[in-house]
This record gives sequence, structure tokens and C-alpha cells, in this order.
Amino acid sequence: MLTDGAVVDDGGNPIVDAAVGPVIDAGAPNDDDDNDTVPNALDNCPTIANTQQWDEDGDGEGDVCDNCPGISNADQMDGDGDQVGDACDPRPTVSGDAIVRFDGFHDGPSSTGWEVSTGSAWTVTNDALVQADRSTWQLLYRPDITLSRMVVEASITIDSIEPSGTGSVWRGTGTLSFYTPGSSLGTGYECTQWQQISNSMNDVYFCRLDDATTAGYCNSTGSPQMNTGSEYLYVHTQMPGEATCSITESAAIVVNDGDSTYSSGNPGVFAYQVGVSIDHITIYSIGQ
Ligand SMILES: [Ca+2]
Ligand SMILES: [Ca+2]
Ligand SMILES: [Ca+2]
Ligand SMILES: [Ca+2]
Repeated sequence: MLTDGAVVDDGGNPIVDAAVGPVIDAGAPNDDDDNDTVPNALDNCPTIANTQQWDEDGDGEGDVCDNCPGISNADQMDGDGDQVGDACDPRPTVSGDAIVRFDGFHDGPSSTGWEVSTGSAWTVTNDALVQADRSTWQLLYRPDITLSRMVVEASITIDSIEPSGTGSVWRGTGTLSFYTPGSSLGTGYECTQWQQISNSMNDVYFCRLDDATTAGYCNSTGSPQMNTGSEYLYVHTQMPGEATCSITESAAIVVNDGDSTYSSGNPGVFAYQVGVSIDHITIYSIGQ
């Protein structure tokens, strides 16, 4: 009888295959430790069952075992050992942070757990969460996640921008933190790109949602953004006394705002008068 890993037979003789020479069976190639039908040698998460082998960021590590599932980091470096890779860790030199939720939107919409607060249903198409209705506020949030220290990371592609001036002349999309569902704006914070066609404004904003147009609660840059067809990475950090909105196309544009009136809430995303495809969302908790 031969067992995996054996290099000798029951009699202690080296195993030799006449066709290929000595067989060094190191537990491969057809072993499947996690029984997900993908052999270890081919499995992008050899110890976690993931038959579909989804790898959102294409770095060779499957989503379910990647320590930055939305950010390409083949080295998987994790300097502080908290299971969140350096490439995405909110505090790469301080342990205690965690990935609370990752969605690559490979499944149908009913499995994502995101709920509409305002607007139309979103669909999952081409590996992304898609909203094409530009007629009203489209607010999506996770009712099952409430945190006081969180990062909302989302990659959002702007598919279309409402061309006419019907209704509000503002168009925008971005992430929400400390959100309380129930109204168009409600409470919480947004990390957003806003465009105002009437005056050619095209800014990145960090705002408190219940007073988003009042100077002092909204910080902005003047940097042009919102290009149709471009994919942007939003990294929205929110905790008492510290808040950052980073939006990256080719280079990061960061808006800081120390305001943090609210103490906790739900993560979310939204679009207003733009069509978007959200390729992934990762929610992190930030340790104390
Ligand atoms: Ca696996
Ligand atoms: Ca990956
Ligand atoms: Ca990764
Ligand atoms: Ca880490």
C-alpha cells in the first residue's frame, strides 16, 4: 500500500516509475486538502475550500485567503501579523485591525447582503455591482455591520454621467460611513467625487452628510475627477477624531477632515445621477 508522501514502498524500496524515474510523492499533485475539487498544486487557497477560485485582484491569492482581497499584493506581507496585509492595512505597524467583510460581487445580488436604503435595486453584472438608474439617489448599505472605527474601501467605475440639467445639477458617487439609513442624506459621512455641471466644478469631497453643503463640514480639493470609464479606488477611514477620504485614479487625492460628530453607523455606497459599477468593497475594522 502506498500513502501520500511515501517515497518507499512497504518493503522499504525506493518507488520507481519506469516511465518517469523515481517518484517523489510530496503529497501532490492530485491531493486536495480542502476537498474543494481543486488540487493543491492548482488551488489558489489550498487550505480553504473555494471551488470557484475567485481572485478579484488577480494577484494569485484567492479572495478567501488573500490578506488584501481587493488590492494586488502577491507578497502577502503583513508586518504586524494581524492578518491584514501591509498593502491595505489601516495601520500597518499596529496590530488589531481586521477585514470584516469583502465582496467581489461574483455572486448574484441576493447573496451580497447589501440593502437598498433609497433608490432602485442594484444588479450583479460582469463581476461588479451595477447601478444604471441616474434618476434619483441610489443608496446602498449593510445593515448587519455597525462599527465605530471603520474603513470602507471600494473600487468604483463611473459608467455614465447624467448629461442634462434636470433636477439637481450635482452628480456624484462615493462611500458612506457611520450611515444611518432612512433618508437621502441622513447622518454619517461621505467620501465622494462631486461634479456640478453649471459651474464646471469637479471636486473630491469629504462631507458630513447632514450638512453636506455647509462650509466647515465639507472639505474639498479642486482636483478634476469623475472621468467616464475610469475606475477609482476609494479608501474612506472613519473613527473618532480622525477621518480621511482618499480617492485614487492614477495618483491618490486625499482629503482630511478631523470632524467626527457621530460615533458609529453602517458602511455604504451611493450614486447620484451617475451610473456606476462597483468592482469590490472591503470593510475593515480598526482596532483600539
Ligand atoms: Ca481551496
Ligand atoms: Ca487575490
Ligand atoms: Ca491581494
Ligand atoms: Ca497587518
